[in-house]
Amino acid sequence: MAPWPMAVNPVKFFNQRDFRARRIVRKHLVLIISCCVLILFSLFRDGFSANIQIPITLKNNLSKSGIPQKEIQACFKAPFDKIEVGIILKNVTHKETLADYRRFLTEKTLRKARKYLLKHVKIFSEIEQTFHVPKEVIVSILLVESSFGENGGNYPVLSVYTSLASLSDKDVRKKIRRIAAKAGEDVRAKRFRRRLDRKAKWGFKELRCLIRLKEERKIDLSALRGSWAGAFGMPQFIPTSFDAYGVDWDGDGRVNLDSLQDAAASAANYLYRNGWKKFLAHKEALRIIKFYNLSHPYATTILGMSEKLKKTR
Ligand SMILES: [Ca+2]
Repeated sequence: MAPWPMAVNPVKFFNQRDFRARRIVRKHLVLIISCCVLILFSLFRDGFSANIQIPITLKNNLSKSGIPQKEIQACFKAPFDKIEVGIILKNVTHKETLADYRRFLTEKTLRKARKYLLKHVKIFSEIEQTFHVPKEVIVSILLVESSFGENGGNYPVLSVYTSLASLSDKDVRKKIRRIAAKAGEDVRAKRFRRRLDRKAKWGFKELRCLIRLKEERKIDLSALRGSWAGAFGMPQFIPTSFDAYGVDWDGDGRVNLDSLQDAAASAANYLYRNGWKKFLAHKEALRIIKFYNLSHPYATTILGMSEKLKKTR
């Protein structure tokens, strides 16, 4: 290693260097602080807040699809004038695992299902007679979907669909890709891009239906809560399912999926209208349940639970 040149004192050298560094920092202090503020602002804007306005392109598309301007404006008043970044990330990055469903086949959960079935056996029996769907299957669906309404989700349903439908806007999409990349997602993969496309298209269709239901079925969208995936009520319906299969079983003049009678009849009607009938083979029952939720672990859990309930009643 080369020794210090005789003419240079190392202590003095470092003191001089520190002094120069301090002088540079002092000189550019304002610039450095400004850069830090800009970086923090950018992080806050991109990832840590929900402060992305609903794009005008979404409002235009809704208008073009026949939703009156007045209704669009009424829907997107604060706090529904912004996109929820967290909801989008959850929807575009979620991966279902078998373990998601295993917990429903424990003895504790089965006891809960049995107790609920016995308590409301008259309602479930009447519904079974009309739609031919065994009461055990309906009870299993209501339990797995929302634990009989105890766990229907607390996300604003309007925000879920507005946020997903906004993915068709190229600026929103760019921001979401940037945030997802920071979260470790492979945003360049074709699979990810296709998922964004699918969610945008699906979100728009459901949002359109939801806005229409607000008028036709007198639903208070500002109060409607559900899962991060946009499902609501005891049977966890999406808006188009509510529209197509919702049943007013208690006869109060409206479909209310938080009411057991309406919820159970609507779930049974869903299966019935998709082909359920008496004495179905196991394979056929699995196929029809997948119309309700396109997941093999889900369908096997529902049938597994209902078989156990039948055996132990
Ligand atoms: Ca009703």
